[in-house]
Amino acid sequence: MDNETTTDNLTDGFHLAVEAMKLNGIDTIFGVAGIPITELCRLAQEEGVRYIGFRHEQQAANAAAISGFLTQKPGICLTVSAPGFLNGMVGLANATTNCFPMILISGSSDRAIVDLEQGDYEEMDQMSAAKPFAKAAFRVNRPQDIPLGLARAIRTAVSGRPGGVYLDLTADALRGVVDADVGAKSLIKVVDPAPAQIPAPASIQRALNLLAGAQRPLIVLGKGAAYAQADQDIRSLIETTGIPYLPMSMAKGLLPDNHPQSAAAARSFVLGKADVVMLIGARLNWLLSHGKSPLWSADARLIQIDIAATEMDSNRAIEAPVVGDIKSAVAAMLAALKPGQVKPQDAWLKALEENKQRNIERMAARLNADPHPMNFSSALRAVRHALEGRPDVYVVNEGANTLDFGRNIIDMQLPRHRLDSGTWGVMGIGMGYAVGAAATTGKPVVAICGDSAFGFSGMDVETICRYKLPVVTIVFNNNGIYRGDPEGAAPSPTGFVQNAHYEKLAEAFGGVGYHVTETASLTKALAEALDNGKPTVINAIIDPKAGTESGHIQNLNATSALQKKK
Ligand code: ADP
Ligand code: TPW
Ligand code: MG
Repeated sequence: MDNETTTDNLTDGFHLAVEAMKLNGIDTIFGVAGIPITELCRLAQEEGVRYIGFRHEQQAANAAAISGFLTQKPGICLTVSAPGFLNGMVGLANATTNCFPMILISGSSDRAIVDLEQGDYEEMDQMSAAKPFAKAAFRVNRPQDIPLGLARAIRTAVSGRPGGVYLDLTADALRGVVDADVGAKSLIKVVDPAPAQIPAPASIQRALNLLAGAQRPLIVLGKGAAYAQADQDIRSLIETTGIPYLPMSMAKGLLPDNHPQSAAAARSFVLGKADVVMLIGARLNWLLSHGKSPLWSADARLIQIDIAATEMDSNRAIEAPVVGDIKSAVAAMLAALKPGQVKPQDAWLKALEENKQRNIERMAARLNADPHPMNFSSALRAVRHALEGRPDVYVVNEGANTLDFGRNIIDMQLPRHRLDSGTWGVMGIGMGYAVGAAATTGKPVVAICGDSAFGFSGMDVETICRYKLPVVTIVFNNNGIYRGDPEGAAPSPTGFVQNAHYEKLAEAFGGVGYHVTETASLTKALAEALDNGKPTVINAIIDPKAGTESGHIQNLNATSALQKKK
């Protein structure tokens, strides 16, 4: 720093930004350095804010997003102007889509030049570009407005439905000098940024009445329920009412997956037959077939607990909307619930149990096979085996077949420990979520990634190695998107190079690499890696013929009706 700006009676935007973050409990920044924010990264680190530098902004933003999901505090991503900003925007948009709170802070070029489109270095009107993809976007032009900008960003990110906020810091705001006194007075500590939103008592009664009349009730838990950190109350509500529940993928572990009331193994059965369904922090989007038949019964009556009033009736009529935060809503429901008021029919529970057992047996047959080369089921069973007795491991999961099989085969025991492609089904969250989870929790992370999915963020293995994070990445290597090409064939649109050695990526940066072709070695490699806590990439060779195009969502895959059948 310039000596002039660190004298007792002067301060500048760099210092105010760091002070404002510290005052609001922001202890970590994920980013990529460069003009005009290098000084900000360095100063933050000097002042005790942890700075984690990535190889690509998309991953820094993904790390910030997942940190927001895990902590209810906005994760911070810091990038340079135009291209760095746009790289980060993918993560910000993904955070908004998934309702994760985060703030993307980007430096920006000289507004006088940018606004007249005179061709500045990294010129872009970033605030306008961010608006359609963020919950809100703000621009700060003066150093003394930085704390206020940050305060607004924090409050916007975490209040109501959480989401991504863009905060533009112009180079002039950052380097601008003001009286230390003016600076000190500009600091704002945000009070109660995500206030409880207590649902109307009448809405709780309406919901309970509907549940009381139900014969075949079902609860669907979404990642909003996981985010809300109302774990005990949600469990009590499920256990005291005896209602079966279905966890969406990132709600797995809210109750342990082996809980007797879990209906996960009878998903189609329960959704098709339930007469009253209560959604807690789950949207009726494509992941739930929009609440429509044939998956859902057209006669089912719906209760929905959500903080966003406009979510109600978005896909299907909601007979009992409960608008409020999940923690308050579930507590209110528990308080108002009378003993014996809600009673699922015995026949319902019995039929559900039968269906569940049938499916579990069917799955066991698949899981017990040990083909060579490995297929998705056998490799995931090997992973599951190594994870047994390690409930505190965070699982990141992306890919198509790797994701679909992974969701079903890898059980979770603890809330908020499964982090995956989420609402967009996006590829490329792997290394970002892994770094974000490891840095935020200090706990081990296992990232289970399809080889295509891994490729989107693979260079950030270097980041994992540089910070010596306890992240084990398992690349499910089937030579391609969904499947591999036949040997010797020219590359198809979905095929990759054959016999790729992804494990060498870890070795290149001082980490540990394994190349495994069968289940026993996969279990052994993963257990070893988790025991020693070193950055590791396990290249798990999967039968290139094992996957199906689009995994479990082939119905969404557009194909030409006119294409000649081969
Ligand atoms: P999933 O993909 O697991 O089904 P979604 O992302 O579709 O979950 O849904 C999450 C929902 O949770 C969103 O509609 C969001 O508004 C809601 N939500 C997030 N946090 C809270 C909260 N604290 N209280 C109430 N609703 C919340
Ligand atoms: C940002 C489209 C969906 S799934 C997938 C792609 C490219 C990769 C599937 O192959 P992978 O898994 O990961 O090897 P597997 O086990 O089936 O072989 N770009 C983005 N997001 C998405 N979803 C895509 C492209 C896609
Ligand atoms: Mg693949």
